[in-house]
Amino acid sequence: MTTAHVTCPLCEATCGLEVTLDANQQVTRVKGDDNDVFSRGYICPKGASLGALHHDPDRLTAPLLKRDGEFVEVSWQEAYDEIDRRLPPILEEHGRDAVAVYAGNPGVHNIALTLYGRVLYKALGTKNFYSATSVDQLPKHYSSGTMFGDPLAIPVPDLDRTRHLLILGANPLVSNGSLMTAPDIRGRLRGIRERGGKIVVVDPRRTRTAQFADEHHAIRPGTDALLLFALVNVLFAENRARPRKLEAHLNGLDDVRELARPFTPEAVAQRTGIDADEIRRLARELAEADNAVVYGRIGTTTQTFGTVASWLVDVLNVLTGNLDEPGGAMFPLAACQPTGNRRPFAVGRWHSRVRGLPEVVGELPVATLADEIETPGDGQVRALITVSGNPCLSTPNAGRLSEALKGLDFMISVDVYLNETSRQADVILPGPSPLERPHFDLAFYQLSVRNVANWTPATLPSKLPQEWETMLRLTGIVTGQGPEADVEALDDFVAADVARRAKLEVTRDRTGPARLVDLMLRAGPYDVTLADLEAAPHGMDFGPLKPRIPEVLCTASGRIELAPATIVADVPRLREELAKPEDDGLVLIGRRHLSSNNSWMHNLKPLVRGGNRCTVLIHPADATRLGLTDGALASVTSRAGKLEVPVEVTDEVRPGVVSIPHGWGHDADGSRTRVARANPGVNSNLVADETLLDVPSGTTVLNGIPVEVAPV
Ligand SMILES: Nc1nc2c(c(=O)[nH]1)N[C@H]1C(S)=C(S)[C@@H](COP(=O)(O)OP(=O)(O)OC[C@H]3O[C@@H](n4cnc5c(=O)[nH]c(N)nc54)[C@H](O)[C@@H]3O)O[C@H]1N2
Ligand SMILES: Nc1nc2c(c(=O)[nH]1)N[C@H]1C(S)=C(S)[C@@H](COP(=O)(O)OP(=O)(O)OC[C@H]3O[C@@H](n4cnc5c(=O)[nH]c(N)nc54)[C@H](O)[C@@H]3O)O[C@H]1N2
Ligand code: SF4
Ligand SMILES: [Mo]
Repeated sequence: MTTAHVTCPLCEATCGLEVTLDANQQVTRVKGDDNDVFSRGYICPKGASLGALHHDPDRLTAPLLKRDGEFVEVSWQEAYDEIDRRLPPILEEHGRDAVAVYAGNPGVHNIALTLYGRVLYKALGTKNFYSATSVDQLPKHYSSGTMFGDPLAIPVPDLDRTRHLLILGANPLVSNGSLMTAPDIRGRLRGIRERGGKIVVVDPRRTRTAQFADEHHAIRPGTDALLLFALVNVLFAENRARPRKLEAHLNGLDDVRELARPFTPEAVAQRTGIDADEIRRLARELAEADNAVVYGRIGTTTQTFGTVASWLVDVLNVLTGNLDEPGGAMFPLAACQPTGNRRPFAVGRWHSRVRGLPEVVGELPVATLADEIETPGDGQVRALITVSGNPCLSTPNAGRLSEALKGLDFMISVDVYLNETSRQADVILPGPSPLERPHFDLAFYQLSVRNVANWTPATLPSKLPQEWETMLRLTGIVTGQGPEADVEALDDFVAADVARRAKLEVTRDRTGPARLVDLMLRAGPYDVTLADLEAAPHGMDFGPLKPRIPEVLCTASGRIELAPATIVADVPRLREELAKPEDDGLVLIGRRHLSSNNSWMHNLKPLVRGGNRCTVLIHPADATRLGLTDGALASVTSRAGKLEVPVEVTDEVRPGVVSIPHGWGHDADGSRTRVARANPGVNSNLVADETLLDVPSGTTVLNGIPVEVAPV
């Protein structure tokens, strides 16, 4: 029997887990690591299923190659030979942009894919780079990029010291927190209460977090920007806007005051569904609290005014003097923080060919991937590489995208399952399980409510190549070196580049991600090396967050841009929205469950117990009006598509709003996820409309989709 201490790579919370294995290397137990410096024993049902994931018989154990429409297991050599035969000719004949990439969420929880994926994408040199970011947090990168000059400088709630937390569009008791790395959310929220603080939730649904909070406001979907502007309006009108020490580092304070003028509480009350008096009280309480923080997540980003809402969240943190202050919204400083020579934030360096949508932080909106595949002409996408992504379930108008993929000349999926997306590939390249690879949460320590770091060595050897090697093999092929490219030499080259940026000598004692992380640690702010972290299996704690202004700012002015031009340019659209006549049609929002992880963990039995969770929630008043009964089937129709789903009547959602979780719809022909197929649910993104976008960022509206619901 052996015990390993690992950091859970499944969500942003970075919990430390204790994994017990028997003599046959079977996982017999997974529990929270009581000694983890950050999570102190916390675990959720997903973390507890790490063993089930590792032992899942449907997880791929060899490359798959499609021959005459059927997948066959092949050697890595055969897989790469096939890729080398088919991919370079497309690049040669049609140019770099003919090959698109879609990078999915688990890649951000995987150092091999994070550090070496970018090597592949750069080598490909395609403008058609897409990722889950444009169905997620892109508006936040946009607001941070324009306000602070760095799209990765995202302030997070200082959860352990705040006395007032205003949450919009997040359900951290279920999601375990996002853009806020904080294991044991419940304990930390309880801490706010115990300090005599207050938690306010703004959400169209009475979620678990809303139930736990002191106050819940059931906002109408898509109207957060109006509410936030009204809060700003009240702060100015009542002379409560006090940026305090930030005043010396600010541009645009007067512009914001002017911009907020039309958005009085009375003007937005009906639209948001929140009384003017309540809005005034919310603003006063925010201003009067000893310290306070406004925090917005998916419900505020994947909606019509995602960028404006994301911006206003931090405008409020500035105006109340809570940005960069303990108990407010603070900038983490990770052990592997990229420092020095940050490039100023830019958008629109190129545009998508068909719809002319602007590039943001190096990517195009995935909402236009189908256009780029379907539309003939110079620059048409003819091949696709998906890397740890399942866009056929997770992106808008998934029905159209799935059809479009059939028109590709070639498709590769780097994925651990044969699922709804990878079934469409010509070649699938699998990777090791989370227990068979080292892990370090590069991205999420940069969003963490304490400055911590924890290195996890691989618990078990892998029969499959590590995914950094896969990325470098593909890099070799797309750079014309063929399948025999010298991976070690490529890795040395990558490490030399990281060392050069860090102004360090490249080291030779390690290879792959471990060497890169070691170099980044050495260049980082805490004087630690990978060896130090290896000697600390429960992690290292560098303490609570510290103020970072002005050092964190890298705008051209060196100041916080409180009224960035490209965001301000979207405010007239919001004013128009306010002026439009009221539309009382139904709108669709999403939801998450504790035992889900977007689309890809429904194949694990412990996570799908307890009946079908993929239902449409509808308020009793709407159900009665439409003749819908609990448990019966309803059809949900939008401009993009139609689906049928069982009804769940509940006053948990506000009238006018229906909710369906995403990540279901596992009944596609040819997928090999037996447990998921037995309880497939429906794909909510069949009705998500790829033409409805947050304009500045191109992020898809996944919350607030106009739909019609009827009995089947
Ligand atoms: N309607 C609606 N749609 C949404 C959302 C919503 O709230 N509502 N949320 C959006 C958000 S926030 C996100 S992040 C996206 C997620 O969108 P995606 O990233 O496209 O989807 P996932 O479900 O995370 O699928 C991840 C894929 O990675 C594979 N995988 C898992 N682990 C590994 C690994 O270690 N290596 C490799 N190579 N592959 C691996 C899985 O098998 C799966 O195919 O969905 C978005 N879509
Ligand atoms: N268990 C579990 N945990 C997860 C995931 C998962 O799939 N399952 N996915 C992970 C990923 S990739 C991400 S990005 C995070 C997301 O983390 P969260 O953002 O916390 O996730 P959600 O639970 O989707 O919460 C979004 C909330 O926004 C509300 N909402 C919808 N529309 C609006 C609106 O217009 N305004 C407001 N104010 N609220 C609105 C919804 O009702 C919902 O409660 O979760 C991560 N953690
Ligand atoms: S909360 Fe997230 S990190 Fe923690 S055990 Fe669950 S899935 Fe893993
Ligand atoms: Mo996400």
